[in-house]
Amino acid sequence: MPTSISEHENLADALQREALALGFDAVGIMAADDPAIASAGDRLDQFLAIGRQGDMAWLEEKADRRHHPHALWPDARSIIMLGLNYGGDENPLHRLAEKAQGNVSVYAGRKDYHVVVKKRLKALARWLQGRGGGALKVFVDTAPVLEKPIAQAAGLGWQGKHTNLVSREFGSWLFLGSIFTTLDLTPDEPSADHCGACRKCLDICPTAAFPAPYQLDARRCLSYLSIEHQGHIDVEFRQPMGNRIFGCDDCLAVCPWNKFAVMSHEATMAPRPGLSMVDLGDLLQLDDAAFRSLYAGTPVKRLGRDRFVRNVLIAAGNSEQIRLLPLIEALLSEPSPLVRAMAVWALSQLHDEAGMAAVAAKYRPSEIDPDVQGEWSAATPS
Ligand code: B12
Repeated sequence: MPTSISEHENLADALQREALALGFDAVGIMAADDPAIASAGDRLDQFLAIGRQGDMAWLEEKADRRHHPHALWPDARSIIMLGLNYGGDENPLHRLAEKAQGNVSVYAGRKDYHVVVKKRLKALARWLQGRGGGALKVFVDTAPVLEKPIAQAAGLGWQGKHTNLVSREFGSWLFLGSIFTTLDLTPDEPSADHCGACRKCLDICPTAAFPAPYQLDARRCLSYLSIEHQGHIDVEFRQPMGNRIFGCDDCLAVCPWNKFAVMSHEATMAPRPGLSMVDLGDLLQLDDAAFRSLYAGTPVKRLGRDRFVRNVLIAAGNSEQIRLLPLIEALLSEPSPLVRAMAVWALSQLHDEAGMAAVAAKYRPSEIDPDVQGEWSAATPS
């Protein structure tokens, strides 16, 4: 039997209660034909047209479906957007001074949110199907969905100048996930922008990745460079990377709205001890098996050991820790050119001229990779 509008209105209220009971912290509903999403789709096209996605080819390949919820699923009538709070009591900006430690960004030093959010989305979807019927699909991040503008239209917060969703209750620390449904649910009011004249997130960015407020050039973003970028990290970004070995929190952490944020007390999303800040000496010695075991179940594992060690070597080069020299030198014999290239750069940051000349005499003659040869040339100009 078809469900009437008034029954659906009640359903929306019950759904909100159930979402909170399942461990979500924020919930809102958007009509799938909300006009705000069409303009977000146009901005996605502009972003892609000027190449700001870098080598995230998957953003481009699925752009048609990401453009609008109806392109992904024409039958969707409502989108339920959920937020999961991962805010803690620590200010991650304080970690940047600890140069001897590899600094993993706040979202990643814990259980993978894709797993946690998806499990809860599925539970909520089962509940909704039981109560309201209809067909539905659940998405978290991996599907081509413009999650942030949908979250804004559903009233969870607004897309701040750093481009992420900011919530009055949870600051910049919300993970997002969604349920698309064929049900007509009463939509929530969209959130208004409360960034005002503030530009702290734009000014703190170590690599000037914001060409304008509300716009990110991913190619300059340390999060992109350390997580998504496949190749060598350009020399321009290496010193600004500091000790950040996976992701970057600066623009989120400086947001004044975090002062009002409710902390997450949930054990499932608690940071795992010994993952966020780890001695660089230990990280430089990780082989593939040890890397996989240390970061099992976290987003870091997907990076793969070689790109992770590439990042660790950059942090080592910035560390002022002479004790790391033998560990870095050992990595000059690695099969991966990504690793060897950054080992050369890291040595050049820590050695004096004579030390660098000695190490070059030993390893440079046998180097055949053109990129690594280029690093040797830059590090030991003749
Ligand atoms: C691709 C991607 C990245 C890329 C690109 C980031 C980006 N800003 O697009 C990289 C690898 C850099 C990245 C980094 C991070 N990410 Co990310 N990422 C995504 C992903 C998969 C797609 C985002 C997307 O569509 N980008 C395409 C471009 C076009 O989008 P955009 O920058 O948001 O562009 C908008 C603005 O430019 C805006 N705009 C342009 N002009 C103007 C003008 C005005 C006035 C206004 C209002 C808006 C506006 O319109 C565009 C369309 O909405 C989403 C998941 C998802 N499916 O949405 C997660 C997601 C955005 N990431 C997330 C997280 C947590 C992060 C990091 C914090 C991780 C970290 N600590 O390192 C950083 C934050 C960096 C940052 N400042 O954005 C969360 C953010 C949660 C939240 N509260 O918003 C998401 C939603 C994943 C999730 N499910 O929770 N990410």
